[in-house]
Amino acid sequence: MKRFLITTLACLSFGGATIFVYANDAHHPKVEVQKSYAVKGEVVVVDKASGKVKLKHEPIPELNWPAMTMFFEVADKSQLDVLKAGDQVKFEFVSKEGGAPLITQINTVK
Ligand SMILES: [Cu+2]
Repeated sequence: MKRFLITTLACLSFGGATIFVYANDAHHPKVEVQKSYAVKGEVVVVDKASGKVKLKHEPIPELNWPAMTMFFEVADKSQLDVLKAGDQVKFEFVSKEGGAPLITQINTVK
């Protein structure tokens, strides 16, 4: 059985990007096409317990996202250890299945 899902990545209620997830039958690996986005922002809250960081991020024209403050899940939780509120950061995120953005890389910038 083949499934073809179109998942809409929603950022709060603003805009969204279309992510295609192609799931083949059990004999074939699942193929996911994920676009990643590189964005600048400022750390507002670091929540190590839940592995998330709240960021005030710049607008992301590709996604029609305005500048906003929101929580992102971070793939590598150890990257949260070096972050603190007020840090200026550059980060990259992808959308996961289901639509929640997942940060794959985050670094402070001077
Ligand atoms: Cu946002």
